Amino acid sequence: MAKFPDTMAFTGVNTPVRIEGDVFDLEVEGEIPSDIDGAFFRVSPDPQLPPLLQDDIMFNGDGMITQFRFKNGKVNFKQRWCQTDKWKMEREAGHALFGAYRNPLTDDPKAKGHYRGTANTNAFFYGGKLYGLKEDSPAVAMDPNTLETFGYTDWDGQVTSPTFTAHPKIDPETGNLCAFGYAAKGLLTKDMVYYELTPEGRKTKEVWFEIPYYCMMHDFGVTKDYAIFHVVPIVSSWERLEAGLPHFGFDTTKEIHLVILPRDGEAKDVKIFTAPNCFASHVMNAFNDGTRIHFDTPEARNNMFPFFPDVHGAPFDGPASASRLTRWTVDMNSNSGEFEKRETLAQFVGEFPRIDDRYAMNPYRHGWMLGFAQGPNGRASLAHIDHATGTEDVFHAEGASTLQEPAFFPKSGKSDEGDGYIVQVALRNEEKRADLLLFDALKVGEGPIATIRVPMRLRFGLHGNWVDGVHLDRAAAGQSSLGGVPTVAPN
Ligand code: V55
Ligand code: FE
Repeated sequence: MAKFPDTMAFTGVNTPVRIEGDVFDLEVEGEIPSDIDGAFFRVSPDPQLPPLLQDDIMFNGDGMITQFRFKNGKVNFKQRWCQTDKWKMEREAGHALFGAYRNPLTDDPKAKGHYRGTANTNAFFYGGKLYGLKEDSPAVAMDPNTLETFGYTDWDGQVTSPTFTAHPKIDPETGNLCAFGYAAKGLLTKDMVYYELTPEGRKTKEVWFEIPYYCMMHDFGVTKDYAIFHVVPIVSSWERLEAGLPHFGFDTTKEIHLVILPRDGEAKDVKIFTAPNCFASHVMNAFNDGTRIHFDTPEARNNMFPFFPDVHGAPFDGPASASRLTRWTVDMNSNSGEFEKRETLAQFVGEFPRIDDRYAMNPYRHGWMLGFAQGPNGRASLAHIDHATGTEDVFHAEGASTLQEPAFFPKSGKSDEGDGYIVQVALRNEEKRADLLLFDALKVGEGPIATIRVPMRLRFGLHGNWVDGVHLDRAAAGQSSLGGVPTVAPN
């Protein structure tokens, strides 16, 4: 009989949902433009079974995928777990076999040698498939229409790394997938591998290299000419795992680095830049102007993860965890080894940055970010940041609602940058249900143009993406050659 711990991670708003199901034709307040055809996918960590240990962190829950399918002004809802090997083994055993987050020393012996991935970090569409992603394991392929799980993929043996990032990028020009693995020669190793794959699934690039120290390599930046890896001291060690400490801790005494690989280069061409300590995780976008590289990331003075505490024992510092969008600039022609600039781009305090993905890797104008509720009466928020005018247009959620990561899609493939919609999940915590909000992307401050009502609770979610209906229809017809950015119909 399942009994979840009576702790923060499993009670109140964090009570596991564990419901797979379908709702045909969700209730809508407002009007959904009838020409919207596509789906929004998002993933939320949602434990199938009570944890093996007494407690667990949210980042260790099994990936539950939600699909909101828009067509003819209506929205259908579908929710399924991504059936990882862990999920299947634990379902068969009837209880948890895998222990603490990223600590195999805590596992049941039956788990030994199996991927520990939970596929709980991103629901990412590419080349006709949906991928459930967790950075400690390979990608899990799924059917984007039915949400049936196919299983782990190594792209026909071409991708040998035991890890695959939860934040791959699509090159809007070539249609290629740019991705990496870290701890790529085993747990806690400094080894990295960078891959590029074509929409047909052919590997065109593979470079192995090392970073200065092992850390959480959660996201990266890609420009037309460079792949950019930010090394920030969310660190670990075998001593931590043996002591049963959380896998990661933050080390304020270490410098940060940008490790830069030319996309047409090899390991010997990697250049490393160094800057004073700070915290940064997600990347809004990056682009290069010749050898000058701009890398936009929400930067905080200190750790943003209270569950990955300071390695030297300092208490969590709330105000210092506030992040603002910051542009890091380096020049590959410089031999100083230092950043050229570190410039705050917006005053909005937030994370989960998104863009119009048709402008990924290129100079761009528009970005969107999520703001967390601060203080007892604080409200969650959504900001549109216009880099051209310097304006920040902010929407504040009602009452006890929490918001999740926004996703953008254009009105059509020919629309100007930013001329489109934002979708964003809102948890109505007091009512124990959720909404999907639909905004005009350039007028988020005016509030949603439609509110799509989900008649049940959803859980804290991580990343999600919009996929144009043409991609989904082609995938249903078994056509897998689907280049380009999935928010627009392929050519
Ligand atoms: C993040 C989320 C994860 C993870 C590592 O920054 C980093 C987000 C949901 O799991 O394993
Ligand atoms: Fe992430």
